[in-house]
Amino acid sequence: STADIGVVGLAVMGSNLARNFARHGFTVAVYNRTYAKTEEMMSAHGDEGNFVPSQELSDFVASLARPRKAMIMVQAGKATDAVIDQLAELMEPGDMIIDGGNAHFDNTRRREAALRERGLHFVGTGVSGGEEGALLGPAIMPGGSAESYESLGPILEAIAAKAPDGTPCCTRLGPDGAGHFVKMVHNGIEYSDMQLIGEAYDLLRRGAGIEPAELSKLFGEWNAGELDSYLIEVTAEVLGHTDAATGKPFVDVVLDRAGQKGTGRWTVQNALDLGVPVTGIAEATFARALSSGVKQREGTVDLLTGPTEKTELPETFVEDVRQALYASKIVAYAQGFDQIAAASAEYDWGIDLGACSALWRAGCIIRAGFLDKITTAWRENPELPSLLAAPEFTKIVTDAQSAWRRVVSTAALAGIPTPGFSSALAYYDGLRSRRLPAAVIQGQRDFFGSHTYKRVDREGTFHTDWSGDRTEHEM
Ligand code: NBP
Repeated sequence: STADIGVVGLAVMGSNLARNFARHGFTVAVYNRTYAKTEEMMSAHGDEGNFVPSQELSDFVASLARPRKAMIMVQAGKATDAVIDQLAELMEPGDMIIDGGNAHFDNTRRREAALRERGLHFVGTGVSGGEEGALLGPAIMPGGSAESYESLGPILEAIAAKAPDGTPCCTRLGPDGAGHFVKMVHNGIEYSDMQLIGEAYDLLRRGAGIEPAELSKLFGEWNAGELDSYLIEVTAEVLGHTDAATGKPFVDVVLDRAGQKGTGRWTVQNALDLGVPVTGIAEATFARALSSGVKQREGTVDLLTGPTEKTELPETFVEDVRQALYASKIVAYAQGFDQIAAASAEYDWGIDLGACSALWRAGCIIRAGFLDKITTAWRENPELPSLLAAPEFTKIVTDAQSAWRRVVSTAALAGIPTPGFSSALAYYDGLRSRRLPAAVIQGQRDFFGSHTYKRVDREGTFHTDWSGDRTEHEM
């Protein structure tokens, strides 16, 4: 029993993580249900470090140094439960099972509670950065007990991506499901960010007639400024790519139906439960659904008319779009942090929002230059009511608001859908409105359902006798 850590599940993610551990000098036990995959990995990469392959799970467990640490990288859901059961049978109190798959945090909470009963530590861990991240340094978002992190933390931190200041992008976020929750919201923000970038592309292509090759350069320039981020960089690459078969821009030959694996949907479902308005993530998730709603699109595309007049673009349009994108992006992150804060309070996780933004600075898909600013904002004031209340972000969004309004109104006039930009601006205007039409809604609710209301001028709960003489009663 010599292995520092073990990996169960040697598909792309698992084998790359195992190699990453080994390249950092750890002895890594490896196991895969189908042994051929283990052999394949060993013959291709066995010379990269110290691996201990096992054909049987019992041998795998026996090869781990105590307290044993087994990281599961198998399909989320039933497969994960099956592997946890098998491992738990073979492990002893104090041992750790780490689930690095994309589990729903509710499942992680359930699994953690069940294993805690048996004296085992269960560490639900978000891992972001895709295949390449797993091999070269992912952002790692562990939950689980503080005790488990004492011996597990240094191993995970060693293989994690490093932020520009050298800090590992791996921090224990809180007990049980905290890590998988933060990873879920990370993915939700990713959906939102991708949608916003897609809308910027659409506005500049359809609205301003700029060709993909040119847009690729523009996104490249944007990536050198405030918008510096992995997703903008990737977009520049995608837009600059030419399809080999047709010689056309790659974006023009790709079917415009966005796929999803479900983490965006989970984020929105949970936000509805918590009552947190994550409008950017919700719009992004629905925009993907609309894009792949083939029946509705095919059945209406020739029926519904667009603008009848040509829309004049503001002279500043390209720069306007850049500013609107930045402001909308900040809203998306602000909403995601609100959701994490609400869940942290609900489940008593004690998540440090500054630590969370700090660990997204490298390795993960939403890594971006402005996460440094977000980290500073939370560190300076962890009690901020919203990220938009941090002085630096207040300035950015208020400076951008004129451009943002020009973009959203131009988009509406030109008939280009911008659910992300528009909902982010509506959220901004919602926050800055001293009076919202919710007063009318309260009146309606009291009218038809006697749901009562509060007054602006005195304490108490009131009901108006709408069907009678309309006198007001204090309840
Ligand atoms: P997959 O999600 O494709 O899972 C394949 C692995 O699961 C194989 O090792 C397979 O073993 C194993 N497995 C299955 Br399926 N059922 C099993 C069972 N009942 N018992 C034991 N093993 C079983 O692999 P992946 O794409 O590497 O992803 C692994 C995890 O990481 C997933 O939860 C995923 O959501 C998450 N994740 C993926 C990414 C990404 O970019 N792909 C990023 C972040 C997180 P076999 O070889 O015997 O069939």
